[in-house]
Amino acid sequence: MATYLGFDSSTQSLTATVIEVTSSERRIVFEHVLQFDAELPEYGTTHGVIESDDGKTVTAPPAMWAAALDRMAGILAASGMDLSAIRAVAGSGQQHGSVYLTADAGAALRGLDAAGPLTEQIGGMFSRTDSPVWLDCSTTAECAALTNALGGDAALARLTGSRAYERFTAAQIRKFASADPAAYTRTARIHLVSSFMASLLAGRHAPLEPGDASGMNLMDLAARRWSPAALDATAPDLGRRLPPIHESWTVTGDIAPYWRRKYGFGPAIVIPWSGDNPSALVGLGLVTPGALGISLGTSDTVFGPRAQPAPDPGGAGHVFGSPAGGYMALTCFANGSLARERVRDAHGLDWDGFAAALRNTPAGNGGAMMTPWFVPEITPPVAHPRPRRHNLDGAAPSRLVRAIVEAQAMAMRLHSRWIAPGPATIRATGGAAANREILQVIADVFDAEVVRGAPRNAASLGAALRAYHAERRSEGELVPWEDVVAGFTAPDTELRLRPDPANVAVYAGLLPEYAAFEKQAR
Ligand code: ADP
Ligand code: XUL
Repeated sequence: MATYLGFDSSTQSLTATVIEVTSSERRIVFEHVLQFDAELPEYGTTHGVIESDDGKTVTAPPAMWAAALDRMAGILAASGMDLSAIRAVAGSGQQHGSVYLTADAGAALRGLDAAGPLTEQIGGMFSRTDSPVWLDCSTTAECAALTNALGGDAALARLTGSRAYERFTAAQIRKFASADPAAYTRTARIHLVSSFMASLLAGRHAPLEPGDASGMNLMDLAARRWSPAALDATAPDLGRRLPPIHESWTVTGDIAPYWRRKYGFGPAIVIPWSGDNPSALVGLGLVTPGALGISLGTSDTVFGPRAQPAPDPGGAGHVFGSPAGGYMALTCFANGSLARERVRDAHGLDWDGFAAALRNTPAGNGGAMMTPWFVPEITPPVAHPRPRRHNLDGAAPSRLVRAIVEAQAMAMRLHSRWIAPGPATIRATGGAAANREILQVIADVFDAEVVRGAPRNAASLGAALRAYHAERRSEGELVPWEDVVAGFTAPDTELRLRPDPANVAVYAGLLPEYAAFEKQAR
């Protein structure tokens, strides 16, 4: 029996997915989610992160992610599954977040001892104990400096796939190097969340791959290597501090003795981890152009595969490398699940009550509208957030629920036209994709069928599929991507939402109005 393990280290949780692939069977045999706040409370996170009082600086402790990986390996071992049958391991991480390690880290990784807990052995390897994560928006000045040095927004987007963004790693590294030059000098290696986690598994510094490296404003997207100009504009001697960029399917090495001795893994190979969105592209089976995916996680993202690296003509979106080769286009919204939770909690609802509110209110909300901006927004950029309301004075809670979901869906539609102008079908994943009423609003706003991917977490499944693909490739068998995903990415037949023609007509009229409202509110 051949099995493959995928992880997803996302904002709020770590997921593990194991798939079995035989000539007659392809199935998910294990899926488990470990929530950081609830299961590792000693790290003091809320929704997986720590927000500063300035309202802009958002970090997370990388030691917590390592503790979660160790805990998850224990859960896998206790599940009774034969871990020695796992042939390859890959993963994905929340994008953009960075981990800063000293020159001692290489030896510490090589020397991990199964007799002790992982976290006790890695404590000394950090030159900075917190990691800036994608929700951070404290680097506006650094973005301006990078943009200036690299010839403006359009030139930077042509080079790296995105204009400068606060959460992208270049701006974060620039801020760290100037705010704490001594700690920067002590930093010998800067990993992304993805390559940090892969390094723990491999017991050596792992490389990056183009899917996640393209979320840094540092990679020459077309050439798939570090851009010397971007490195120079960011921080001194940055090139020697970054991991190399390898193809997404290269073998990093064998899983470290720590995991074999402690938990019973066999000689599994470790494959570079990618970003959570690039990995979800694979886990949703979006391996052919024209397809569109939506992830309703902590962030909401809209994405699809792409043949060419040409950037978003509107300037707001990103082009990343795809871990299946080629590229992917993506638009990210910071006010996703947590904005929905704010409205839910303000009115004392649970998710059933939230869904009932959507069922009991008409499409278009009788002309009422709001913007969904509780925290600084990425798309469109809103630095000083405050939800704006129109015709909602004294409105019942159910209308406020409808207002936030409609605003999010209309913003997704308006800002994803450059990815796929009129998709026939959308594949949805992420925690909120469990909510059929939210998916129905998206189906009506996009005039497209929305289907939910079958697994709970498409990024984690995508990682397991990437592990399978890379392991077969390392044995000389080139499995086409359509065959890699076959049998795993068929949608959940229970959650298939067709657009309602009457509602589609309402939103067709409302979209230009929302566009004007959004513009004016900014
Ligand atoms: P991430 O991968 O970014 O950590 P997830 O994809 O796991 O996040 O999504 C977590 C979010 O899913 C929670 O913050 C919660 O708001 C949302 N969620 C979970 N269940 C539902 C539901 N039934 N309806 C709407 N949202 C939900
Ligand atoms: C994408 C982004 C988020 C994170 C967390 O650019 O910032 O979607 O990857 O999921």
